[in-house]
Amino acid sequence: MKHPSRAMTIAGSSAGGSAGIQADLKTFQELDVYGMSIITAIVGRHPKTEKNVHAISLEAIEAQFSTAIKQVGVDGIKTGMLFSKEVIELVASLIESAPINHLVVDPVMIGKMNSKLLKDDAIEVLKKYLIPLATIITPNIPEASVLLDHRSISTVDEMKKAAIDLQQLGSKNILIKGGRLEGPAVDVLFDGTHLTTFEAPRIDTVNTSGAGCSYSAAIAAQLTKEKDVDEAVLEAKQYITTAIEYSFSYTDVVGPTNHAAKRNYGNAYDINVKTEKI
Ligand code: PXL
Repeated sequence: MKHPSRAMTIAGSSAGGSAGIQADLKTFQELDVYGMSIITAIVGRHPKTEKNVHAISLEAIEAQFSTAIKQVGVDGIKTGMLFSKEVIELVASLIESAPINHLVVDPVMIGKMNSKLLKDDAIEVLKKYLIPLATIITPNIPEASVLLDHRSISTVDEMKKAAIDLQQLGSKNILIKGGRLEGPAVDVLFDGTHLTTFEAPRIDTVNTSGAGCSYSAAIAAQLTKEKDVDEAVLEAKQYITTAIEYSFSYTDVVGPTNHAAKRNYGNAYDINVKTEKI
């Protein structure tokens, strides 16, 4: 029997199961990849104190990483919510010690319910220590804007320019997720020589909690299968678009994407891919 490839998420726990490590592990499983998780913080709002982000000690983070590496080993890593500069510094040093070919950095900053998932003073550390190690970073538009010192990005052309400029931070590839613009959901990939757009129809739903997490987890899963970056992004975009098409909610709170949708119903849409040389 051939073993599945191994993907690790280093990210926050999202108690409702739609985002964070829970979303990442579901995505890995759906894509036939062995999933592991290193929890960096716990997100869940206390009904009385309102405290929403509960820290995990650096010792506990290091212990999880060491255990997963010893027990299983790893082919590719995805980072999500890292919260503080101390966690980022530790995670960057742990990743440098791991024998991996693929690192996806999702520069998570603010959650859908407005939780602050990265402290302001951590942004420079993220840029300096973690992003240069990445195969690909996957900011959404607000995150890309913060990484470019609050530049305004409101068109696909501005996304293309931003992707080219973000490469200066040292990641080999840049994917800016355009889900927040109006019109079709267009994402822009820059690999150093080519700009590629991936376009899906806009799906009319509010139930997209964890869409960004699941999308970058799907990219990480495909990279551990030794797919090229553009192929990994295309397959991940198909996966997340289908998960959003079949999303739902159990309550009056924003609901999850449907991680099992591609398995149950097949791809919902064709993704329109266009490439230009720079
Ligand atoms: O979707 C961003 C996100 C990432 N990671 C964790 C989260 C959230 C959103 O709530 O809770 C742990």
